[in-house]
Amino acid sequence: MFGRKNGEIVRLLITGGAGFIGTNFVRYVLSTDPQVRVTVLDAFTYAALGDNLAYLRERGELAWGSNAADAGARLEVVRGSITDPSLVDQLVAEHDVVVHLAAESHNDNSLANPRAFVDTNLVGTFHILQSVLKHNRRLHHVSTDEVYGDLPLDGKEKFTEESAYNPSSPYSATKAGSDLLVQAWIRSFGVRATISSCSNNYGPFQHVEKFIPRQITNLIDGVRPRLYGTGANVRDWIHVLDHCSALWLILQQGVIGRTYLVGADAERSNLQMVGRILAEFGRGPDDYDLVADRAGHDLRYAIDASRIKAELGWRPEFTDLGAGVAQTVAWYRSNEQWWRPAKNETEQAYLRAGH
Ligand code: NAD
Ligand code: TDX
Repeated sequence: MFGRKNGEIVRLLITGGAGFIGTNFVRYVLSTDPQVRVTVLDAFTYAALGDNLAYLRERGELAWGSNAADAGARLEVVRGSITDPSLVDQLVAEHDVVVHLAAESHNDNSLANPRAFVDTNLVGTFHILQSVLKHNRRLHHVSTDEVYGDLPLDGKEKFTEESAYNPSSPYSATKAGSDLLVQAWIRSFGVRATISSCSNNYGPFQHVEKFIPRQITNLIDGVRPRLYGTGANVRDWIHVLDHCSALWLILQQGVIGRTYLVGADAERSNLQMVGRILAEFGRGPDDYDLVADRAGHDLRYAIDASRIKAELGWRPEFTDLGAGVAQTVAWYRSNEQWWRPAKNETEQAYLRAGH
């Protein structure tokens, strides 16, 4: 693993490790490999809702299985920003591998306040690239299918690694820009990096601003789900732990310089997804409200994950989307103290924006 000798410790720096995917990835890594020490670098923006890692540490749930016992001792959390070049440089120098997840991640926020997206997603990624170049460290950059824009609603076409970049929102434009920076640092400076672009994730610890948690927590509060536009837009859903297994595999076996698309072949319209969530609450399929559409709203995302399957042998485990949604509903029902503090403010902001 990571080309290390038997018993050798690997020091992993995970940026954005206190966010939704980061938290799940930290747990996945600590559970999977007892020889890995993890440092999280996270600015604890509004998106690090509930201080996930402290929440898990208090409950003794930082890892599962036989590697759970010493997981807390193998994790360090640093509060700081990837826009701070000296902090980034110091931490990169002290680690063997960097997994870069830190980002401003919500499309709606990027329409209201694009500046933070430029600072973190572009300038922050630049600082990480400069440091991995200086210290010759392995980097994996976590990106999104949205960099390719959208697909026609009624088509069969899917995104591949060859699709042209064509982002629609300030969020996806800054993610696309960060991918291009990584590609340039690979080609011009020989940085040892890989990129992955994943479809829409769902699962525990996702912020209540995002589609699935918003509708679940609305229904817990007795509020009808709110669908943008006509609800016809399509997303390709993947359980967050399947994304984590793909990231882990790319770190072990990914070919330097390559991009890997990650998706689990689970396209659903937002209407279909809300119908599924409503059923978990014993409500009828029409028990929702249509609200103002998102500006520039991407129509459809769909991932062709053939490369990572053929080259690295990756397979998603959570292939029953209905069961995954049911588990996610159960998780939000049992972890109200985690999401409750952010709910009211998030809904007020949505209502002000007409959503
Ligand atoms: P998130 O918003 O839940 O978490 C982002 C984390 O980054 C937060 O903990 C936040 O505090 C941290 N952060 C923000 N600005 C920072 C800064 N300047 N310095 C350090 N930390 C900072 O996002 P997420 O959904 O977990 O997404 C993680 C990554 O995965 C992002 O790069 C995103 O583009 C990508 N991605 C997400 C999805 C998805 O469906 N959620 C799909 C594909 C790719
Ligand atoms: O209340 C809502 N009603 C609604 O209809 C919300 C919050 C969203 N939507 C729609 C918009 C999208 O078509 O649901 C779909 C999913 O919305 P989001 O959860 O905001 O996700 P999306 O914009 O598709 O982007 C997500 O996937 C790609 C992540 O937020 C990104 O970080 C990731 O890169």
